[in-house]
This record gives sequence, C-alpha cells and structure tokens, in this order.
Amino acid sequence: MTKKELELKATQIRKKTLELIYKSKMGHVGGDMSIADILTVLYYKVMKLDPNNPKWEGRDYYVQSKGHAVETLLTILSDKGFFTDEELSTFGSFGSKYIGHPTNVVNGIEVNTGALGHGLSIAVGMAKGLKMDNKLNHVYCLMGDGEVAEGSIWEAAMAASHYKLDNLTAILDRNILQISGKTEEVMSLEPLKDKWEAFGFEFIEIDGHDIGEIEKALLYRKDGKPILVLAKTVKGKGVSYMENNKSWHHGIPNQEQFDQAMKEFDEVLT
Ligand SMILES: Cc1ncc(C[n+]2csc(CCOP(=O)(O)OP(=O)(O)O)c2C)c(N)n1
Ligand SMILES: [Mg+2]
Repeated sequence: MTKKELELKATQIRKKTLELIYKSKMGHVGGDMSIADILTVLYYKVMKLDPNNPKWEGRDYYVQSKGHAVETLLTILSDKGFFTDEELSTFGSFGSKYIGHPTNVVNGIEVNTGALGHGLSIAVGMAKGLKMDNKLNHVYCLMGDGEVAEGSIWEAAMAASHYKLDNLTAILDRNILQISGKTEEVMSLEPLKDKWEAFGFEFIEIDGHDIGEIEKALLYRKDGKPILVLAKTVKGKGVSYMENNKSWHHGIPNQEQFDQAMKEFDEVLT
C-alpha cells in the first residue's frame, strides 16, 4: 500500500471503529483514535501475518498492552479477514467473544490484556523465546503513556535490554492524557528519552500520525538493542470535539455528535 492509501485506510478504520462504538454503546474512543495510524501501518504494511492462518509460525507478534483501546484493533482484524464484520457486530453483547479488551479466543489476538502494565513483560517473554529458538519473527508491543506509570513496565524494560532483545519494538502512545487528566499532572513521566535510554533502549521519537515516520520507525532495527518508539499522538485524533479532551477517554457520542464525526471522516475520504 502507498502512503496515500495507508492514510485513507487509517481514516476508514477510525470511521468503522466509531461506528462500532456508537452501535455497541461502549468503548475507549479517545485512545482508539490516537492509535489508528500506528495500527494501520503495523497491520497493512509492516507485520508478517496470515489472516487465514492466525497461528502461522512465520508471523510477527503484536501485544496491545493498552488493552482498553481494543475497538481499533478488532476493526482492523475484521477488515484484514481474521473474522467477519458480521461476527464483530456482536461486539459487547452477551455471550460474544468480542469484548471490551483483547482476549486470545479471538483470531489474531495473541494474549489477554487490559490490566495495564503487563504487556511489555509478555512481549519480552515472547521475544526471548523466539531468540532461544533462533527464530526471526519480530515482536511489537503498544503501551499507553499513562500506563508506563506502572512499575512492572520498567522491570520488563530492564529485562529487554539485559537479554539484548533486538527483535522487540515497544511503541509508546504519547497522547499526553490518561484517564483522569494530563500524565504530567497525574504522574509525571518526563524525561522519557533519558529514561528509556538509561534502560538500554534505542529511542526514536516520531509524529504518531505521520504514516511515513511510523513506517520507518517500525521497520528500524538495532543490533543487540530493543527499540522504543515514542509516538507523539493526539487523543481523540480525527474527531474535532474529541481531540485532546480527557472526557472522551470512554465517552459515547450522541446522535448529533456521531453524525458530526462521520461528516468529518467523510470529508477526509472524499
Ligand atoms: C492496572 C490497571 N489500572 C487501572 C486501569 C484503568 N484504566 C483504564 S485506561 C486507563 C488510563 C490509561 O491511560 P493511557 O495509558 O495514557 O491510555 P490512553 O487511553 O491515553 O491511550 C486506566 C487508568 C487498568 N485498566 N489497569
Ligand atoms: Mg494516554
């Protein structure tokens, strides 16, 4: 896919994600919108995957540590053909396996996540295991910025550099907000570059909505070192009234707000 096609795909994914949230009346919309470009590049350009064979041995692995933003991931997985749109339309209803956080009973999802702070440890274990088996598969792990206030993230980071896991790319969705406000007010994180470098990571900072920068960063490799991609993003990206607004962490739009968002997406798509 070209850069232009990926940009359009990301907007289509945002639109479908919001339709899913609106219909099911649940979802973490702000964090979904901030990761749409990153996940689009990962799934349509970067990762080796086979939707017809989700457990294919040659696949790359994705761990979505910020599990609450599952709606974007599920929308992409259905669009890629891991399951049908019809199956996904049961999202959030009683008995459905398509629920508000990632679960590994869903085709294409490797691990259950949602209790924040655990994904990087799981990804480290995967990357270490692959190395022990002399496999070349790559592991990607996406974390929220509020999430990295969890101490377990830093234990995982220590282990990643100790084991020289250069088959691991961690992505930090730096949208500045967590559930209750700005990260720097709730639990200050900066200087993130110094911290990740001190923990032995190769640090790359990008605009998390620039398709070209995302692709370059996700394909970057450094011998003997895990990589941390700090993606500067906007929570609620793509819907004007949601952008940078903490009240859209998990809000559901009313009819008027939904129509407005669809209009804004359609303007980008036409
Ligand atoms: C261990 C744990 N504590 C608290 C929560 C509740 N919670 C869900 S999302 C969230 C905020 C996360 O912020 P961030 O990582 O910045 O994600 P964003 O939505 O901004 O992408 C919190 C505290 C949780 N899921 N897990
Ligand atoms: Mg955040």
